[in-house]
Amino acid sequence: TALIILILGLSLGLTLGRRNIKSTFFSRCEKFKEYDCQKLWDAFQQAYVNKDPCKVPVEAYDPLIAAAPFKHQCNKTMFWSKTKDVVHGLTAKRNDCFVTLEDTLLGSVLDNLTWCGKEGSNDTFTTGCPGWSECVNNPVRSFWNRSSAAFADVACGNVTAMLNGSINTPFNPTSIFASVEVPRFIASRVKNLNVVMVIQKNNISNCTDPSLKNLRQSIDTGITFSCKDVSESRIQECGSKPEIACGACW
Ligand code: N1C
Repeated sequence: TALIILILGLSLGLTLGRRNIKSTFFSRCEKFKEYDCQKLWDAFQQAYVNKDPCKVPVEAYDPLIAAAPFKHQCNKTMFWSKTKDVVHGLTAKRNDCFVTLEDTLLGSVLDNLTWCGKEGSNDTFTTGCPGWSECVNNPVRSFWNRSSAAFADVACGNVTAMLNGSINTPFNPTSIFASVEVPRFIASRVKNLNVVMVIQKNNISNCTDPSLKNLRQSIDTGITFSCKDVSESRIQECGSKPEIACGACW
């Protein structure tokens, strides 16, 4: 009987797992009132369904992006690299100050999900999908590349980026931030790029890191660059005290 229960449990888990992504998509999507979630789900699925999961190029998501375009969020756009938890800990409480891609419809609907299709099937799978680096054109990676590009395209005014002072190369050329977002900042829209270097107890780098010099040199000359070392606790404080003005967070 133990074996039967195990098998039943596994198959139930698989069925629910497969259903789950659709129901997760819809329940997250329905929080954004002004969108047709069925239309977005269809646009999402067409990107990868019935395809080899290593042959989904970034352009496959063009129709999805077109169906839920990003709005300009001047002076509030927040980018990050290897600081997801700190950033979202802050933006969950201070979306009056900062907006990340995960605060937008598409970013929030697909955050932390894995999906792929299979040739000859119209299903969406959530297991057995290629890992981030297994092949470049996998459904998840192409989605984040495409949506990050679209999100960076509408950034304007003061732009903030949180980088991680606890790793060797806070501005890493292979990151989405460096390879997709920064190249899209143009001086006619983006005025300042303000880097916040998140400093934890055991930090090994800060604003003086050579990779930050690369960042400064790679942006348009018309964009003013700044970098500030800020302790993680200071960032958390900004989130827990709504009376702190956005401009006084650090
Ligand atoms: O490669 P990264 O960081 O530099 O990408 C982060 C950068 C942010 O500014 C976001 O705008 O790119 C955007 N972005 C997401 O919003 C996002 N949400 C979830 C990029 N990746 C995102 N993910 C997942 O995090 C994604 O599946 C991949 O595994 C990581 C990349 O994060 P990173 O390496 O810390």
